[in-house]
Amino acid sequence: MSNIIRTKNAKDKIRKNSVLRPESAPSAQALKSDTQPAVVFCRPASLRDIETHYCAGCGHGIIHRLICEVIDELNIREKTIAVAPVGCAVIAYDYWDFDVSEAAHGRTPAVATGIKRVRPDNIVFTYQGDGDLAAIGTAEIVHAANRGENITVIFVNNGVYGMTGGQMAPTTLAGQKTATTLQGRSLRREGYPLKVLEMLAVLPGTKYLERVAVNSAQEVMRARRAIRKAFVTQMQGKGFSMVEVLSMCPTYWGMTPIQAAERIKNDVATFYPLGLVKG
Ligand SMILES: Cc1ncc(C[n+]2csc(CCOP(=O)(O)OP(=O)(O)O)c2C)c(N)n1
Ligand code: SF4
Ligand SMILES: [Mg+2]
Repeated sequence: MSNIIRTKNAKDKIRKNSVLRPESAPSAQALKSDTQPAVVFCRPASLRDIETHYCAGCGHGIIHRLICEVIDELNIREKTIAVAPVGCAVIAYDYWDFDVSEAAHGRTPAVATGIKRVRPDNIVFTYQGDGDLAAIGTAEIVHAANRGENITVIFVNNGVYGMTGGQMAPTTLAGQKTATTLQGRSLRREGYPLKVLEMLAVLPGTKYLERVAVNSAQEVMRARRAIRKAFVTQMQGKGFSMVEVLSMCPTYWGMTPIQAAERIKNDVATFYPLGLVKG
């Protein structure tokens, strides 16, 4: 990703707080210069300058970037430790320029717990898909939340197991076709989609829980604010914070990127309501 350079004329057209101007980008000061081109949009320092392996229209890359913008803005890059999942984001450590540990499938909250307890001054977060967090790792997330661990969880709900070929996840919507529910998920046969945030909200150890999406520029900015709040919750020592991000998997939804973004608004977010669940 290279920086976008704009000249003075172009800069006048850029609205304050536009998505082209993340707070981490040098802006106000730089824009004052009449002679030098101003950088109004750039790669966050915490995000490595390499191509990702994600499919076109996938939400993972957007979420990676938002996390990096927040880490830069809070100036916590040198003390952040992420725990990467098993899933499409398994090589997130190749994309992030801060410390990252890998964990066995679903065990990131347990690994994060250990790291945070021996290094309480570090900012520790897990990054998990819905297969990782809501299927194989259900026990780990419930107990980390119930213990009130002072960690942050970024939970990417794309409704399928992306990495392994688009099988049903616990979060798959009723009627949704996947590699293992060819006729659509049947509530009678496969049970109900799992609302993890609502389930964790009853636990006294959870302090900040919010659901966001990355299907439009407006939702991306909301997602950024929620991720920031989650990190700040941890920095203030308040306890367990988690952001669920409704994310697109065009490949295994059998859709174009635009159709996938529309599906979030029209279908996914009607079952998983966006907004603050607890905090
Ligand atoms: C112990 C174990 N069981 C099963 C697998 C196979 N496996 C790898 S990733 C994955 C699911 C990933 O789905 P999700 O967490 O939703 O991430 P996504 O790829 O959708 O981002 C599974 C079942 C594994 N790697 N290890
Ligand atoms: S399979 Fe789905 S989740 Fe995985 S990279 Fe492709 S679009 Fe993203
Ligand atoms: Mg998934």
